[in-house]
Amino acid sequence: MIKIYHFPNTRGLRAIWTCEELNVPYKIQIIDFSPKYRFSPEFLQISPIGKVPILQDDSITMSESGAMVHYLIDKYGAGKLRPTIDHPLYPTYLEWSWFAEATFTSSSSEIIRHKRAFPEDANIEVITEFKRRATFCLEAVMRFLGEKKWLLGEDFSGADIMMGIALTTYMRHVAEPFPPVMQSYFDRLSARPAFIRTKQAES
Ligand SMILES: N[C@@H](CCC(=O)N[C@@H](CS)C(=O)NCC(=O)O)C(=O)O
Repeated sequence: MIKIYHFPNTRGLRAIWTCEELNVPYKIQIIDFSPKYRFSPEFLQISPIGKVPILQDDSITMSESGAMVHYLIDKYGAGKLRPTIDHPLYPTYLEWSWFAEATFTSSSSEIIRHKRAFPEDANIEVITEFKRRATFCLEAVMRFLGEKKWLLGEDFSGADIMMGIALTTYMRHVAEPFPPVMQSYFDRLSARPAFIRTKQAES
């Protein structure tokens, strides 16, 4: 069975949510998130740089949440949650999936990384700069979303799973209220039964 090493409220939610959307059985292993454990020889054997999530599926081990989402969809989705490669929306699916982690979540995450690295004297200018970058990303998503229901229009996809967790990360670390367009997109995401099961599964 698929095993997901995870810590509550972190990017492992993407893999769990994908399994829930696809009804793929999985189990969660909650790890001790302390640096002491994450950088222990035991955990570094599982996770090359001491981070979560890690997904194991038979002999496969993966350590990038976006790659996990696409892998699960491609392997177990039977065509669900993604456009086919020759569909006009396929590049859009890839684009927003990657943007969600590489550009958006990484900006929000720099805030917590900075605070963790300098607990006594976090630099307010660094924090302000990464909040600005993350908010710039949020605005770009909002402009693209416009009146659409999901990023690809009528069809919910892996790109929305990627973006949903970018938004929860933004909420936690930037902590600015969403403008109405973003709030209604987030309300749609968080009302999905698979998302609700995901949040229950990690608690
Ligand atoms: N790009 C990676 C990022 C993984 C990552 O930064 N995970 C966080 C939790 S969400 C972590 O383990 N942080 C600990 C650290 O940065 O030392 C992914 O999408 O999985």
